[in-house]
Amino acid sequence: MRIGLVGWPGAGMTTLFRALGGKAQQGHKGGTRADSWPLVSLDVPDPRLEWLRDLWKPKKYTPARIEFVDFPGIPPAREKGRGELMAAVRDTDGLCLVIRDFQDPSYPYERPEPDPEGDLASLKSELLFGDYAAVESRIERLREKVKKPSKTREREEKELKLLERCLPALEEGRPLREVEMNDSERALLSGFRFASEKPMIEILNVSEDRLGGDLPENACCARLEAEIAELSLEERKEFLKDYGIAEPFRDRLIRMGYEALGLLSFFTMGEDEVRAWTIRAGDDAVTAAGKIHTDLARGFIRAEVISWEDLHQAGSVREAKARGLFRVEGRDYKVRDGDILNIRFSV
Ligand SMILES: Nc1nc2c(ncn2[C@@H]2O[C@H](COP(=O)(O)OP(=O)(O)OP(=O)(O)O)[C@@H](O)[C@H]2O)c(=O)[nH]1
Ligand SMILES: [Mg+2]
Repeated sequence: MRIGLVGWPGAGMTTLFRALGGKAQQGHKGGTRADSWPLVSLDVPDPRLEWLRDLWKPKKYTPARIEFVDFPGIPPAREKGRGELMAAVRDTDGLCLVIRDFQDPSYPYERPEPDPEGDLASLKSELLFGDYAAVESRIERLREKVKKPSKTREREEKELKLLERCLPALEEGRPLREVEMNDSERALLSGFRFASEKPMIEILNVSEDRLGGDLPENACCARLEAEIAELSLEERKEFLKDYGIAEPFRDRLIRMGYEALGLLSFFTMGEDEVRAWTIRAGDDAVTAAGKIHTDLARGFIRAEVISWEDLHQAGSVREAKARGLFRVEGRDYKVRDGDILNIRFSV
């Protein structure tokens, strides 16, 4: 799962990326794929998984992971490389919009006065407009195509109808995420990876003097957070206390990203490995099994399940078994966040 940091030039994407532990790269060439830009892969902190690790002391410990990509600020229209950048932005699972709300005397860009509300609105409509242009040109092509009989005509007609419903919504400034459609229509659209269909989080990059005041949960001082990322663990505690910061923003951003993407974790445990796996809300036991190995989905028999809370309360596997807290679930069982799974299968 991959989240792109996007914003107007100089909003602080690279600084935030450094706060996440990423290595800034000068003069990056980029490309149309997200993974051709600087990327950082992070463990998702989870106290429940840490508890399981302490319980089993396994040979291997594997938390869930999430990736962040450092995109450059979106350049003005018609500038070279813009199309390529926007294609890479679409090659993500979610977007983190970085909005500048700080004054910087050395700020090397136009417009020294911050305008967070204006920037957020224009950034959103920029992303929306990219989708609009893509939908419009696809509609034009489809209108030509459906005139001639072909094996794919039925599908194309369906797609055309759907896109013709999407276009006015985009025109009104409504993101595709909010356009009502059924599952098969969503699937039809998913190949485009439209920006306004993605989950988004908005981060306000504020100046240091605003810290300690009444700030919304999505505000941070990226420059300070980038400094924090470079400190040793001990220095970090002191630093956070001095500035009245409750936790490094990095942890909060990972959590926000995970939640925005609608992701859940389930766990597997044993002496060999304690591990978190990432699924989407609503995924069933077979889908979850398939994350571990395709054989487990193919030969799925049943899942033995206990919630983390139940195991934690029981204190040990033996006690949980004695209390009958392990359940047997079938393939359609909707896996919940924090479930611990043991898949029975045969191939
Ligand atoms: N005062 C202050 N300055 C910041 C903060 N975050 C970033 N800056 C400054 O803003 C400038 C741009 O920061 P970057 O992180 O490089 O911005 P960017 O969004 O990656 O910019 P481009 O990729 O070049 O479009 C730098 O001079 C940073 O030091 C902040 O929280 N406070
Ligand atoms: Mg940058």
